[in-house]
Amino acid sequence: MHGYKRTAWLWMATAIAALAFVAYAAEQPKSEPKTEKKAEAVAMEGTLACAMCSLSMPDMACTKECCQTCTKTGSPAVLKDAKGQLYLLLPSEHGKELLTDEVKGLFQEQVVVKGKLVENGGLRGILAESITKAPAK
Ligand SMILES: [Cu+2]
Repeated sequence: MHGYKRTAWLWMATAIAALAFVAYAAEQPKSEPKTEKKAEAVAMEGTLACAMCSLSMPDMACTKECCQTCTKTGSPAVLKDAKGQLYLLLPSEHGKELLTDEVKGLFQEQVVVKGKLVENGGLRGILAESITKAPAK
């Protein structure tokens, strides 16, 4: 009887130690916490276009109507700067409409996008606070 009790006690102690270890392990961060990169405020000029044509047919001249159709059917809108760099255009806040009728009327025109530059996983975008027609030069 004495031997049985001792074994039970040992099991209990082991279980408590195991639980303590699990609790300890759970508290350790899984990986280094990501330091949130501060989004840079930008005002960028370029051509308002669609991602579909800009990526798949970069040498083809896209029209306003083409980009309107492309974005209507799911392609994101992009800003193409003077160097040909593409920036995904994103709403500046959750639930805010990016492609208003006014913005859709500016496809294939020079625009100024004001917002915050963001980047992750090889993709670069602008949280666009405003997209307006670029001043004539
Ligand atoms: Cu298009």
